[in-house]
Amino acid sequence: MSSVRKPKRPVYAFAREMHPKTEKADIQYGTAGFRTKANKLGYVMYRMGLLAVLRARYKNATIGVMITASHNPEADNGVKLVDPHGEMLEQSWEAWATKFANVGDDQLESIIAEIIKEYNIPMTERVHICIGKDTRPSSPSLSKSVMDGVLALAGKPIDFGIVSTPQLHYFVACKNTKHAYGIPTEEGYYHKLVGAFLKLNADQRLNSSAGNSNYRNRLLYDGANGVGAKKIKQFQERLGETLKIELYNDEGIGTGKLNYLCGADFVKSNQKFPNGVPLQHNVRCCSVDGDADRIVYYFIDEDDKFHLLDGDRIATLIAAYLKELLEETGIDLNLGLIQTAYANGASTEYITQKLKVPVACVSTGVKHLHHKALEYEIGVYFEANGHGTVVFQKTAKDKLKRATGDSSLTDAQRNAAERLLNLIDVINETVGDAISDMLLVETILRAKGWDVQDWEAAYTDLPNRLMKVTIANRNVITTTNAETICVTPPGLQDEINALISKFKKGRSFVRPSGTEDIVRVYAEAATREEADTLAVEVSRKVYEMAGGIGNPPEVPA
Ligand code: 16G
Ligand code: MG
Repeated sequence: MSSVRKPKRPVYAFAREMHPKTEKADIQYGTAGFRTKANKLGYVMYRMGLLAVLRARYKNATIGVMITASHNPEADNGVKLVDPHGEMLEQSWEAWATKFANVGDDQLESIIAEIIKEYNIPMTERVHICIGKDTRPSSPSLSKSVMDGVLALAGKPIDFGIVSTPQLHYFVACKNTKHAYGIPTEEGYYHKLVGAFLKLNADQRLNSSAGNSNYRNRLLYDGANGVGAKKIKQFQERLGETLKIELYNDEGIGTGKLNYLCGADFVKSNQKFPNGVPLQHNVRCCSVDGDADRIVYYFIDEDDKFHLLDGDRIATLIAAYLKELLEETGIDLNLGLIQTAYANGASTEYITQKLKVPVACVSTGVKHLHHKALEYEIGVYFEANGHGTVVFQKTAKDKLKRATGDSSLTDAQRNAAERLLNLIDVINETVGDAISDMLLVETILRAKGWDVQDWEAAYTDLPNRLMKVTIANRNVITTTNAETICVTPPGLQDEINALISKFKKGRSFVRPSGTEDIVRVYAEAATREEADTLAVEVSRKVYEMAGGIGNPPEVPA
């Protein structure tokens, strides 16, 4: 292979001396990349730097490396690679990432040779690797390890410093589209999102809290003491009076407060108001997670009852609005919504029966949703946990662009097309983006003259319960049909079916977690008590039939 040039320096020498493998136990590139205690990750980061260069050379494109452990505790960290369009690393390379992380130091050179041979990777290209990190105190040194890996294979690292995960995805997409997607700088990102938001909301700016609109342009924002708190300040400055964001949970780096009793994951998992945000009745609040790729909304009513508007709510709000606008344009584009089995049954019923938007259900994990969404001209995808976005095919964008200049259309049709084009610019299509999603939700609420109560009134969530069961080996549980059916251990699904049939509107499924060493059990039913009972009964079956360890599952408090 004449095009394959060996790197000038033997890379394994760096690995031995600077980033020796410190852990014996294997780790796996899972749904969110590698994630574990930060002090176990130095050599993994170095090796991901190497792999990023190989991937970049193979794709002849810029690749991203994001250092974050999202909503996990501050002492954890993690890493994931970002592919050329700003999407998650292609699945077939996840296995390579796992191999790279787990081989001994003395095998590193041979595995590099193996991958070069397998893909015929040209080792002559000069490639760029965009590196970003969250606010964890361990992130700077881990980022240095990634850079050492990039340099060892003669790649060029571009250090974006502390950025949100979706910002890093955006930078990669910008670079690989030669700036067609936007300018690959933080400033470019703010300019694109804020510019579109202000255009969309300009006409209604003055009457936002007057007239017959229920919309109030005030939002309480929980930054989870992470990067989302840092970056929202850039938006506060630029949005001015159009949207008054009040920032809470902006503790300093290294205070141990990251995601602690706050943030989107805390609010969604505990269905509880976060610490650090003032309790004000009927005021719209939102929480983002530690790397700002997830968002949930909520409020407390006058009886101090907590109301959550999660990813399902955001998805239905967006899909409904896009459908409305599309109808106004008169352009026929196929619009679909992608959910996972965790989506509340009431949301699926609302979207299919009432809004008549087709829904597809896929396995947990952003890559599955994103991939499926690309099958539609406009694909809206959201996980119930608040991660999601909208992707538009080029054909959809082209049709809309043509419509804005089509004199055979009415003004109303052209305006609706123009509005859709501006909405596309508010949206970070590369991956779920908490702040971009927030701007989109605010735009829609304002346009509809809604506050959070009107939004909630669209449908009523079925009570649901999520439980964790610890078993000796979670891999004994395997599933099919987008994780809704349990294949092994044999007989477990029949037992689950029998339990479900006892409850009105009962639905339940079990799956091994991709991020924790446990099995997750989801149950929903017509009432709170029934959902709880179903969850416990299914959990006990899992415990009995799949090798439960520790105490048997109990009814949640
Ligand atoms: C990861 C996934 C998230 C998924 C979660 C499920 C990405 C970027 N993140 O955080 O989408 O909801 O895992 O966790 O794909 P689980 O497997 O532990 O339930
Ligand atoms: Mg996250």
